[in-house]
Amino acid sequence: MLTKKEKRDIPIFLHFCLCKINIPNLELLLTGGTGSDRFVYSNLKASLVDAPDAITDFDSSQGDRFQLRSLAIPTELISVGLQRDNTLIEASASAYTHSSLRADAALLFSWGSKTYLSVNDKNPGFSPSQDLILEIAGSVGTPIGALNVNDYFA
Ligand SMILES: [Ca+2]
Ligand SMILES: [Ca+2]
Repeated sequence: MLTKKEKRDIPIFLHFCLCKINIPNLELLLTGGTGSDRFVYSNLKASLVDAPDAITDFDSSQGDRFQLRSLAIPTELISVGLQRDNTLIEASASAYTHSSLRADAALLFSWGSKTYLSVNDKNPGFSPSQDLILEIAGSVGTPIGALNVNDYFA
C-alpha cells in the first residue's frame, strides 16, 4: 500500500474527464483545474478507506462532478459534519451510523481537517472493502443535512 507521501500527482492531459479504472490500492492525487471536470470511477472499490484518492480542487460551482460509471447517481447525499474518531475507518463507520445511511446513498463527513465523500453500495452498513471513500478538498460546502446530489454527481 502506498503511503500519503507517495501519492502521485497526476498531470492533467484530459481536462474534462479524469477516469480511474479499478485499482483499489493505488492512491491518486487528482487535480481538475479550472472549468468543469468529471472525476470518473469505474466502481465503488476503486478508492477504499485504507488508501483513498484525494481530489485537490473539487468545485461544484465550476460544474465539477463525480461520475460512477455503470452505476446510477446516488439516491441522496447527506452531510453529517465532523466525526471525532481515532481512525478514518472508525470515522467512516460512525458517519454511516449517525446518518442511518441507506443503500446506494452518498455521504459527506469531516475527520480531522479533511472532508470525505463516501458512496454506499447496496448494503446499508459501512464496508471498508466495498464502499467508496474519497478525500475531497477545495470549495466543498458542507452544511449538515441533505445536500443536492446533482451538485456532486452527474
Ligand atoms: Ca474544476
Ligand atoms: Ca455498504
